[in-house]
Amino acid sequence: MKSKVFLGLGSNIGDTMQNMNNALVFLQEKIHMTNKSSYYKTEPVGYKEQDWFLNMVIEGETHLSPQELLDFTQSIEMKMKRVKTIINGPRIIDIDILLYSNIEIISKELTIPHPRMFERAFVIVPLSEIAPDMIINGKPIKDILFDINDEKVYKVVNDMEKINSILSDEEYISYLEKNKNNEECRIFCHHDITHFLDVSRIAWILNLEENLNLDKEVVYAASLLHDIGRWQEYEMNINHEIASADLAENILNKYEFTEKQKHMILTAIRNHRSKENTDNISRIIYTADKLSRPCFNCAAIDKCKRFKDGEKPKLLY
Ligand code: PH2
Ligand code: MG
Ligand code: MG
Repeated sequence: MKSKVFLGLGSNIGDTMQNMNNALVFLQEKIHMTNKSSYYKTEPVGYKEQDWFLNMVIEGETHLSPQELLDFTQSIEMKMKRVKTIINGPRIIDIDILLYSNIEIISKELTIPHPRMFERAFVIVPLSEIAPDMIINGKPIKDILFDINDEKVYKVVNDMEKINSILSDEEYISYLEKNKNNEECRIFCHHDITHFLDVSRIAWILNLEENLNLDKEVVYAASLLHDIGRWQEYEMNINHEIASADLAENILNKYEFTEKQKHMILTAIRNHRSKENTDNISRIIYTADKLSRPCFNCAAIDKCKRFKDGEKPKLLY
């Protein structure tokens, strides 16, 4: 039998967003995640002389018992090299069991519901985002919001700053222009900004549908850059996945992508024409690229290699 659980996550050391995302990946080994809150930037509670936290709450289903769940979350904290220093002090990752079905446990090791959750804005605000009507202690979560302390809690809005920088990058725009010039007379699909945005958004939908937890900026950057070297294939006969990766690297280096983000983006661009992709980002860019094409009203369909034998394309996204 599966049980419904709510977990609270927090981090205030290093790349907190990355720590959070790593923890989510580890958690999904044994917890089927059914919902997650936004990320929140939160003022430290208790011990004040430390950086602000990133906090979130997730909802999931698991076969683990409460004790097994505690062992599991602690093993993730250990794997992520959490060192316990001061009580309520800084940490790479903290994973708290907030609720486990309707169970109440009070033991030395484990207390459920989490004993301090109801007075902590950094728990109740994200929890009420995903389960506002859930009733605990006779009250819906959204009403508990009024009782909590007023420590500062700000929802993190993903402003996609780096993506917007790419879109207005002169080099990027010049390559779009080169693609356009080379495709003026092309009867088949064009490699233009419309295609790039279609791929971005379908890839992002796939990521959400499959719960992959990919970084939004990685998904968009890979999509927006995957065919940016198409003109080199026309002009110099260089395979465009290679040309695009080379040009993309230059553009990515101008903005503050981490090494890991750059690696994921460039890998996806190099693999975007290959069916045999194992990593998630390459696979969804490949799939989104294929799904993005408006074949159903294409004048050149009879001559397109994708649809031999009078096969009919279908719209899926
Ligand atoms: N965790 C603590 C102590 N204080 N403050 C915020 N804002 N967020 C936390 O996750 C947090 C805290 C100890 O678990
Ligand atoms: Mg391509
Ligand atoms: Mg493409």
